[in-house]
Amino acid sequence: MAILNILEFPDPRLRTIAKPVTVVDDRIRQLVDDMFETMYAAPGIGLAATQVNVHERVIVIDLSEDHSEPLVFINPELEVLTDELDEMQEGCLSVPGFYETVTRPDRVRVKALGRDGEPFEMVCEGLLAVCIQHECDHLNGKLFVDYLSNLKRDRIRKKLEKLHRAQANA
Ligand code: QAP
Ligand code: CO
Repeated sequence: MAILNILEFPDPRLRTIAKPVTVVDDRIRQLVDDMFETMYAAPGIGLAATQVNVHERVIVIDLSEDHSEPLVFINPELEVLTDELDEMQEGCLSVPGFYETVTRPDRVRVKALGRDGEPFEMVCEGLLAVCIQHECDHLNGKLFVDYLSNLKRDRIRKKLEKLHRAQANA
């Protein structure tokens, strides 16, 4: 297992559209395991392969406090099940230190493949619905800051750019 480097906004590689996984083999399972290790170390509740600069459609999520509910979504497909919207404070390992309110559909169905390549589907509500939508956005090159005003997004971009410059000179 390995802890992978997480790309940070405004890195243009976060805008890449990820390709579908063609076979769920040991290479993909290794990626999944490394993504869990990376997410748990952060710590975070969700991570998309895009964030670790692997442009394949793989997501890991664990909303539990004790790493006991790992969820793997390979080639996820979302279907919105309700017109009801839900507001939630979102953050992102690729936008460290910033949290803002985003509005999204409250109930979605996700169809995906699991760690062994078996297809499954799941209806998600609440935090899980927010998280799976946030992570699927990553696979399409989209970030939660894209839902904010240009002013807010630009402020976050400038602060992170400044931080990255300081880190490069350290
Ligand atoms: C996405 O986010 C999410 O800024 C997953 O300094 C977030 O795991 C879905 C994190 C909220 C739904 C609601 C963020 C860690 C982790 C930070 C994360 C930070 C350290 C974010
Ligand atoms: Co994110």
